[in-house]
Amino acid sequence: AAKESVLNVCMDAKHHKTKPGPEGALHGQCAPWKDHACCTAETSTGAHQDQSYLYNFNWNHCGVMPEKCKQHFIQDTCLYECSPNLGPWIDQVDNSWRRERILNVPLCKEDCDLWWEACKDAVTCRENWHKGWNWTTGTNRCPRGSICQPFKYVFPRPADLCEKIWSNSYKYTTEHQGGGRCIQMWFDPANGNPNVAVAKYYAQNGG
Ligand code: FOL
Repeated sequence: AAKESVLNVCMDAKHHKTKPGPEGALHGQCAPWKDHACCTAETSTGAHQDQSYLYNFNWNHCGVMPEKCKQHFIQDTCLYECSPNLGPWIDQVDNSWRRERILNVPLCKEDCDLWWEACKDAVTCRENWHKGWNWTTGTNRCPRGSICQPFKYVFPRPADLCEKIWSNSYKYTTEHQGGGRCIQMWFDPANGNPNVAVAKYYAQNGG
């Protein structure tokens, strides 16, 4: 049982709890993590709001993001804020807003492909959403000289979206949901959290 220290941990970031634990109730799409979460109920509510206090991030920077696309960004926020199973991919960064990040989390093919499909006609002016915005109004706006384009041009393939949008938080894989080798953004908690076994596997075998 090598590297058990990376199992059941929360990253040291902006809103994460210091340790995972039960939350009783988590909001909406974050509910699958309620029995063992790195997010508080308040964070789970913020994950569902436009320009929430979490990062003041505006999904609608090039016009209103379609609802079906936004659902995937909410799910990404729930996984990022709530999952206690990302330990094998935690990396030290010590930047202005967090001390740790996730790097190259192997995302299941279905989670990435469906995210891209739902968002291909949504519009953005940036490939990397972590950097380079104009924050002078308190929320992110497109910087001068950038142009708003459909996701399918900014991110030609699903891997471009999943890998580039959050500075390589995710790695695109051809691994499938349920196979124990990739992290799922979407899962039915009735069958338990499939990411527990995935973290265990990579803790022992490496990424
Ligand atoms: N989801 C996933 N999967 N991984 C993540 O790392 C992640 N991060 C966020 C949300 N969901 C995520 C947080 N998003 C800024 C922009 C976006 C953001 C957090 C902060 C921001 O302030 N950007 C500044 C630069 C700040 C700095 O690096 O010092 C900018 O220039 O726009």
